[in-house]
Amino acid sequence: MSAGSRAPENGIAADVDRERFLRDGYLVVPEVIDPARLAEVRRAYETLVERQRAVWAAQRGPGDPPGGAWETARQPRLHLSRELGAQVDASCAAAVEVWAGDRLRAVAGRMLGVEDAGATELMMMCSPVRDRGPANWHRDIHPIDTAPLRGYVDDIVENGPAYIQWNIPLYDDDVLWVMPGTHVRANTDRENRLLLEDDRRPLPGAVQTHLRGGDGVAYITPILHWGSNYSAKLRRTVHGGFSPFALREADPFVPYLQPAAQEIFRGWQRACAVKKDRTEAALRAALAGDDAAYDRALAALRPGAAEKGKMLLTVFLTKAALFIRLRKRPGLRSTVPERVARSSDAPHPITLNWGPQFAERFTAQEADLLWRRFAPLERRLNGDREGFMPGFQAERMRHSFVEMPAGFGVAELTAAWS
Ligand SMILES: O=C(O)CCC(=O)C(=O)O
Ligand SMILES: [Fe+2]
Repeated sequence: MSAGSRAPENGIAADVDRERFLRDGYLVVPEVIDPARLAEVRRAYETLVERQRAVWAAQRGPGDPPGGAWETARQPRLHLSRELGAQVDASCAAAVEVWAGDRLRAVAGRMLGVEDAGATELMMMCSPVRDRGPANWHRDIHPIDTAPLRGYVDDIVENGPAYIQWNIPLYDDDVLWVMPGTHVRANTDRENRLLLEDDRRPLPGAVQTHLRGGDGVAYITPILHWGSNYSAKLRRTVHGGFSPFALREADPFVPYLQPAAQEIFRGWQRACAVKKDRTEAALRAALAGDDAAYDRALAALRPGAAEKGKMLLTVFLTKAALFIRLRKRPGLRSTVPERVARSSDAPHPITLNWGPQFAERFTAQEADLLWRRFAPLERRLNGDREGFMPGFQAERMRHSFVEMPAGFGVAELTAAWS
């Protein structure tokens, strides 16, 4: 095993049907939280809800109700990977420790087929104070700053998922619906027609999940899914994912965790540092115009990946090169769509965007050359006219939603480097 943490014994994940998970794109897994710890985990999250509510109340704007975002949000969310992480102490460490649970890690590792997957984006979804009704059906992807759907699909079919998302309710929860199989296909014409008519109602063939407190549902983005009813009924659902590209670094809560959980988070931090270095190595190989070194760097980033996996990484690296250039040349921000400029300000690790600080590894001159290396692929991804398809986290824009560039892969891109 490399820099990751030690994987738990696979026996505790033996009931997980990986074939079915890969076919349907989702799987309900009983008791991913140890039932003996559920009450403690609930108490820990309620402490954090109180602390977050105090922050929101203090941050409320002039026209806001006393509770601020807690009262105005359709789905109030705790982000333990962001500022709230600094408010975790020994009294609520169990909220973080669920992510280090042996069974959850073993199941996630088995689903991903890797040993160094870490937890990323530690969140909790809460019920709103008043009924908000259904959200809209969507896939958790936004192609303009990540990749077209086909890029993900081809990689999943070739290599399995590189990221799985979890909903782990602390109380019974049947809000989430999924459309089986859509993690490896585009919308049908019929789905597009129905979604354009009304994207807040059940789609034919879709499945409602029914989870008991402590169970989890794992799903493979870009699966089409739906938050069917954001009602005031108590909802406290842990939300986040596992990936070999998890972003874990200065987590302020680590010293408060139990020793075994501390060790696991430190292992994830080491694995993250390795992934960042490998990302830099790929970009430096591109800078050097060394296609063989570039290919080796891709293989190190995603061991076992063949053509499709390497192409998806190359699309992510194209976006990374663009973000790095925008950080080094802020004057260029006005030349790209707003969404792209914003994406250069925040990390999205599962698509190799390690955040604005990562750009500091490069000079402005390197950023310019890097962009010349990858711009030919970005031009093809942009295409020559605007597109739109319902069910993405995206408006109409000039970027491919589904298809990858025809007849242009890693070999074609790197051929122009020498
Ligand atoms: O509320 C849920 O279970 C789904 C949330 C979701 O799909 C999202 O925020 O992207
Ligand atoms: Fe979603």
